Amino acid sequence: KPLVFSGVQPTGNLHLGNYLGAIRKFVALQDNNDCMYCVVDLHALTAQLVHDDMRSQIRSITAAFLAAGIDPVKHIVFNQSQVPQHAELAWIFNCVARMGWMERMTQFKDKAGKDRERASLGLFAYPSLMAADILVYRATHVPVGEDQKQHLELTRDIAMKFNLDFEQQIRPSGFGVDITVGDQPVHAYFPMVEPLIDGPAPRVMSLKDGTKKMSKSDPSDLSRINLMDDAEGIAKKIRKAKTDPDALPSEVDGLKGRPEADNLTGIYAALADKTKTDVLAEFGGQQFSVFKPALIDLAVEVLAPINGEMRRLMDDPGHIDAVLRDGGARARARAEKTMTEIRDIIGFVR
Ligand code: AQP
Repeated sequence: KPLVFSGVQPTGNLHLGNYLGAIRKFVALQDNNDCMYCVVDLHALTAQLVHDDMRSQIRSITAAFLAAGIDPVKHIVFNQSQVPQHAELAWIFNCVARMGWMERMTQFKDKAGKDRERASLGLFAYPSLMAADILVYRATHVPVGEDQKQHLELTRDIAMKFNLDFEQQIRPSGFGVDITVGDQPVHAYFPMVEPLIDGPAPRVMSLKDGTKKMSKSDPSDLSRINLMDDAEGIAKKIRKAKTDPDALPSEVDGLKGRPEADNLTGIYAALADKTKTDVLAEFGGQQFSVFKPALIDLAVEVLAPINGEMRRLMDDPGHIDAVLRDGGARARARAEKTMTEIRDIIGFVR
């Protein structure tokens, strides 16, 4: 079975973008894949070192995974800090990745802002740890939102450079496999990961500005729907969402140049498991005064049960911690197997 890996940071309230871009896809992938879903708590230190509520944030992301329908018995749910092999491989990848590659990362540029001198080294190295998260399991498929596309391209570059740099060691080790990259045959240790970014809402935008990503760190709470918002909160935010004065178009082409209309159509489509074309076939020609109430009903119908279950789970932190402990032990066993092989390939003495 293909191995799927993805992670979510325990930094602030989860929002509809995290749900549609990531968690909803995690759930759908469970039937035909072996899945590992990780609360990436080490990543949470990159932008801010001290978190007063770290434990509750980790539990809340775990609760969201479980409430959305991830099965922690058939699959693996864990937090990153329980598997030190991620950090070990990240160090090796820090020595594989080139400064020039990292300097091109737009997330670093956005998050570091103008005062780069004061950004943490961890924030700069973030994509290297992300590559290690995935490749320490030799995962092949990674469901993420579109904002993570560049980091996954970097993951492929790191995997490819490791494979080529160590080709002479990988071949006799017996741990490699023959793959083709483009039309180049390579005897590889790491696979080339495939990002899974498709769907009608790969990048959910702010409800206040259709050109900005919906984000945990946006100071306006009205810009996002949080998974913990109640029905009234969801309704208020959608009612206040920015729109333009025109009716919805009948075809997807008509959404060009109308970022807010495009965003709300995409959100509806993703929540309803439809395409934007389907949604416009139903609502094309209608005003937002008709579309918004339908979107409110749908969003509440999908999110209310998740919200309720998250609250129920959060009342029993002992259960959540037990899930993470079990997942952590199973993940560690897999990661240690890979790391033993990598240490041998590099030539570290045991
Ligand atoms: N707006 C979004 N649309 C679609 N997918 C999104 N994701 C995040 N925002 C959107 C996806 O959610 C997953 C987990 O994200 P993360 O917790 O690792 O961190 P993030 O991307 O930094 O989340 P935020 O909310 O955007 O935080 P800030 O405000 O810090 O920038 C990832 O798969 C991500 O693609």
